[in-house]
Amino acid sequence: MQKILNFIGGEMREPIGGRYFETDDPSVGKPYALVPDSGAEDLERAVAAAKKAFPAWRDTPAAERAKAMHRLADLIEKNQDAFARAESIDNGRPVAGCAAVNIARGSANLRFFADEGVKFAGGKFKTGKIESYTLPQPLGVVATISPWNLPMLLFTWKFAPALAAGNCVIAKPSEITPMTAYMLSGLANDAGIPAGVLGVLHGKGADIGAAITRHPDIPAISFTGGTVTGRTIYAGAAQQLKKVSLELGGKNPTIVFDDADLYKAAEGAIAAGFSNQGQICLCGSRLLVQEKIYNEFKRLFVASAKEIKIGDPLLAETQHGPMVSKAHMEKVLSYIDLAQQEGGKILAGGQRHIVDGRCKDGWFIAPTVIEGLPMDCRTNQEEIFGPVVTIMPFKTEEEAVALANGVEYGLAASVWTQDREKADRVSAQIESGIVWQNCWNVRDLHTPFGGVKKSGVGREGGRRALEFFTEEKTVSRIA
Ligand code: TXE
Repeated sequence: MQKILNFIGGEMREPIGGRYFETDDPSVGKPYALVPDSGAEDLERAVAAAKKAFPAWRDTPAAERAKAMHRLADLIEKNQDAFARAESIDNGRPVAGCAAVNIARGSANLRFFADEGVKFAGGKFKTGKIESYTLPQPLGVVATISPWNLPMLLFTWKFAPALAAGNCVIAKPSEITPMTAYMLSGLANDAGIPAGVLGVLHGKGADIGAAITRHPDIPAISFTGGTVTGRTIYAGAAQQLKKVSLELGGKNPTIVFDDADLYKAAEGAIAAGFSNQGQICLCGSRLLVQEKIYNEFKRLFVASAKEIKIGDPLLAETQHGPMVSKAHMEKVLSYIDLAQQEGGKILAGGQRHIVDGRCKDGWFIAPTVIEGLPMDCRTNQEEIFGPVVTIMPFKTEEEAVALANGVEYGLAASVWTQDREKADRVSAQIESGIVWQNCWNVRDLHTPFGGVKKSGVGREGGRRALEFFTEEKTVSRIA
């Protein structure tokens, strides 16, 4: 079985305790690689290497830092097929989606933040005789903790702005999908990223993740993952007054008004509901459809959900792969059972799906559509994070907004209507960090990204991520 290693001080290192655990290929339901079970002693080693590297990296001109980051992006692109295949095996997303999204965004994230880092500068002010300027300065050794759902995309999204701003980073990928982070760490030296600037530590959240949260020499943690874990990290970080950025769960509405282009809206709602098997924090898991078009839209949506091609994620034509893990498949199936106990009617999917051949033991769930549930039931309130969409009618714009806002989450929403004013009115009233009008998951990396309510604390994206990884010092004098 392939052994994954930590990357510390520019070298591949075994975990000091010598312990490993298995990670699975979800498409065949079997372990395929060993992951370091890192602990506090590995963290000490990584922090020492990062502290040693920090002064030189901080003092390296941003344009030089950017060159190293662009070289790392070049290497991702050069090895794109190998990365896409590895990500697909590790995570279950079909290989075409891995190449087009997860891996392509890996290099795009590095390039984007490399260039943003060069532009990033403080401000100048003059009021009366007081002249001031500001210096955004890197924090030192910072940590990023990323999840399993878009491994390469979120791993790079978190560490790239930290590096660009002149910090050294200890990055902890999810223990469920560590492979592409490991592969990427193996390219850092070739890209000319100095030893210690990027450390990658693998292991379990409760062990190495918690140790990172507690470490006194790590002043900031950027986390993406579940809301429960986010709360634990927030509480731990509060003890030491660390800076924390939390990107958490979602229970996002897709709102379709009766004046929408129904075919485009159905296509968008399918992408929102089932991309990456519904395992994206931005997925639209609550489909709200205006009464007049409800039946017609439902027919269209359910028919399209049933047409999604489920299968071996390594085949180019596959659209829908397995769930990331057995435990997660079981969690999602338990929500489908719960939905039925709560009175929901299954219109599509609703069970484990068996794929013939190589993937017969894989952890697949067919795209599932459920009707007839009230907004206040658990199925409509809790993040399922799988290919499960509930559909329900609404009468008026006010009701649509009330239903959209009737959950504890507030990450994203999509609104489908040909009436621009209505789209803007509804966008302004929805309690979420992001609203898409007649589209879904269209991303300009300059824009703020993050949630309200239980979906998170803070904003990433563009300049905001660089601000998170710096402290801005004000210098003033009398002219
Ligand atoms: O993620 P976790 P899990 C949601 C989704 C999913 C649920 C649980 O609903 O079913 O969360 O998933 C690290 N201190 N999302 O348990 O635990 C962990 O090692 C420090 C939504 O797999 O949030 C991993 O690197 N770190 C989400 C990272 O946190 C800890 C994406 C994320 O794992 C830690 C993923 C601790 N105590 C899950 N415990 C989204 N919305 O994007 C865990 N970790």
